[in-house]
Amino acid sequence: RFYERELRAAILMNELELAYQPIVGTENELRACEALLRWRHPVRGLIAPSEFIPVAERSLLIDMLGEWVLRRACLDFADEPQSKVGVNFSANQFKRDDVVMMVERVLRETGMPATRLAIEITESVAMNASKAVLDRLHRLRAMGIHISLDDFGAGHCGFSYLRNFPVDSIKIDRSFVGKLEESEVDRTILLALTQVSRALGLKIIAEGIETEDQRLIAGVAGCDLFQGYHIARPQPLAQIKRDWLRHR
Ligand code: G
Ligand code: G
Ligand code: MN
Ligand code: NA
Repeated sequence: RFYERELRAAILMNELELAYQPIVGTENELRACEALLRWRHPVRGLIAPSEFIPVAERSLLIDMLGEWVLRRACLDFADEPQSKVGVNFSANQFKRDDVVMMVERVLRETGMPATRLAIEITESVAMNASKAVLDRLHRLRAMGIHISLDDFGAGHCGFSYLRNFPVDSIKIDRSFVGKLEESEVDRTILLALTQVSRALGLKIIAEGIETEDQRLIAGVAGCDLFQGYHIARPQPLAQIKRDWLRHR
């Protein structure tokens, strides 16, 4: 399978890069940056992760890729105490028993404090988590790593499993955030969700914020953190350093 071989080569040939998207608090202060993977293909140009992550997930490549992303992100933020760094993990990465050891090793090798790493997992991982997967999440969390539930509200969500799930924050899916201006029902659901979350000690991140009104509505509903094109686009590390880290 040529595509898979190409992707394997891309890791070795330094064709992968990370863009970072800021996540801010209520005063627009930087709190974290989410790492988003890009493949700068010499012929095909920039390829989005939705095109090649599924290829990697069908093979063992996802482990190599996942470790590469984590190491790059930790190297980039080890010396930036003002910001956490968020890294997306695939469901398949948690199927390996050695995922916890891999994360421990990368943190040690890069000098990144566990408390400044956030691991993002999708709601569907959470819903389908086996006992072994839950145990791995508990161990990562016990190390001080922040666990964030991504794409919340995209489909499968229920409040009740949040109670027992090892998680520190939930990210409200952008499809939901995009409806806030028009839909009073969705505003009411968001208000209920932030109240439940607060009672459980969870932080709420509104993602996909594209207008100032969406930011205001999400803020009034009780969201703690904000991410989206209206706040900042995913951008190269150099730009993050210049615009978000140095002069604030
Ligand atoms: O940046 P973009 O909108 O193309 O991202 C599309 C999807 O790819 C998002 O769901 C995002 O979570 C996922 N993604 C981006 N980077 C990574 C990564 O490093 N690892 C994994 N597993 N998913 C990623
Ligand atoms: O599933 P996940 O939340 O990891 O997806 C992140 C993806 O969402 C990234 O590819 C990023 O480019 C994209 N994204 C970030 N902010 C916005 C936004 O405000 N609007 C839209 N449409 N996409 C966004
Ligand atoms: Mn994410
Ligand atoms: Na998301």
